[in-house]
Amino acid sequence: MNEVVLYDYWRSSASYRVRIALNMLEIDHKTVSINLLEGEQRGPDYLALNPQGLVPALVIDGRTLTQSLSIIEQAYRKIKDMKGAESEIYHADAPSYYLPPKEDVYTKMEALIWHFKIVMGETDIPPGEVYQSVEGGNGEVGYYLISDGGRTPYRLHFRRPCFIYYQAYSELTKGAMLSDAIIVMSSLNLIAGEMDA
Ligand SMILES: N[C@@H](CCC(=O)N[C@@H](CS)C(=O)NCC(=O)O)C(=O)O
Repeated sequence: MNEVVLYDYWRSSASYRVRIALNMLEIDHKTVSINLLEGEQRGPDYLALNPQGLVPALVIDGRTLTQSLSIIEQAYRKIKDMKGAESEIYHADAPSYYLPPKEDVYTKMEALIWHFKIVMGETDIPPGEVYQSVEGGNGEVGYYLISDGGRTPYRLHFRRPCFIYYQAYSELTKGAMLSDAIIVMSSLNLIAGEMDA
């Protein structure tokens, strides 16, 4: 690649995104500032380079590219051709927007939470009231929610089977030995998270 020159201005948001992309793609370049406040973008020299009279413009291999998104896309494709699959590693470090790799979803709690938040967490729910349950391994698991619209419930309550059948624990262990209390507790298969009512 010959010398790459970016015509930009520090206050230009379109130039800003191109600068970020060039740096991320590790494309060496020099910059020439076109002072928009002084109207340099409308000067004859710059108009000869970019008749649109806008920044950014990128001169690469003797060609002038304009339009920031197009510049980024072309730069990305060129680097991809040069670097192959390695260039695929770039993505925004924004876990609330960028889906985690599937393998992490299966093995890391943090990734699982982000996956659910991104995939399930952006649904607008109509106003109303609902109770839905399933027969789980420990008994009926139920979800009761009231929605006033929007993304989060106005009221949410779980029917947690462990919390309910744990009430029988004192009856089950009455008069038993302390060691039995431990065995009985284990056999109940209590899910601790369900006990926090
Ligand atoms: N769609 C173009 C927009 C470029 C653009 O509007 N650039 C502004 C600066 S962010 C500009 O050069 N303005 C100068 C002018 O309007 O005279 C791109 O993404 O590159």
